[in-house]
Amino acid sequence: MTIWDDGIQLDAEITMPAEKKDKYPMVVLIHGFTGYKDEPHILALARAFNETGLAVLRADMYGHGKSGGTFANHNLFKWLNNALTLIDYARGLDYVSDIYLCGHSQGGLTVMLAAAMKHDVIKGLIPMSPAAMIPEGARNGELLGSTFDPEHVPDYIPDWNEHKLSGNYIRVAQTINVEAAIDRYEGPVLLVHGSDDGAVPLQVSLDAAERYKNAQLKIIPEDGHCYEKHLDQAVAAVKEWIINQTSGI
Ligand code: FER
Repeated sequence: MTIWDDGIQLDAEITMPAEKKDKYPMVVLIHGFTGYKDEPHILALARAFNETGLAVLRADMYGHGKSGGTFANHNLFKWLNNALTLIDYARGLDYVSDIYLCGHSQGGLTVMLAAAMKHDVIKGLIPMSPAAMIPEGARNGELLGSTFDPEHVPDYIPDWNEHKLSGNYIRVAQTINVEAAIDRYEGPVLLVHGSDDGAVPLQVSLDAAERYKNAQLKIIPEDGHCYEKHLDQAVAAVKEWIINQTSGI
């Protein structure tokens, strides 16, 4: 299906629990940088949410997968607006009760920012290996393994795995205040992070878990950025947390 974010087409899919009900909580699920909505870990999470009674709305974000926009021109503001659009879409469905957010890596940062903006409507937040260090890296002139002058950002980030990315990505990220976003969301949070993540250090989630007012952190031992070794454990942690959050409904 397509969800339009003003002129931008977002390729999206809704998957439902097997059990029929009048109302379901819905989770908006967002992939990471260079990712897409059908990555194995995203699909595994979607199935797990469905199995715990949640409807799932997952979408390719701006410049990714089958959605509109170019990778080179994507940035966190565009993704954040995509996320707000998806949340509003979910809220407009007559069969949806509560809204949860889950995102992986850059999608994890995106849902942290969206949860702050929509703190009064987001029932729970699940950042998975969230790339919450991107804004600080952008300010310090270090991203994606390349360095640059943060006061004179180049027009394009030096080729990263042959992906061309506008310097505006960096300029946008430099202005984002992750700590303020964390402080603005007081609902329940589950962070999940592989201990051996080489793309986003575990410390990012340790810091976030300490700063959030109501967070748990599940560390997946000896696992990497996309839970290549223990996807079952990452998914089980999310399922257990959702069951605890929704018990009594
Ligand atoms: C970076 C490290 C990780 C970065 C982005 C990521 C833009 C995001 C990874 C992901 O979403 O999987 O330096 O810079």
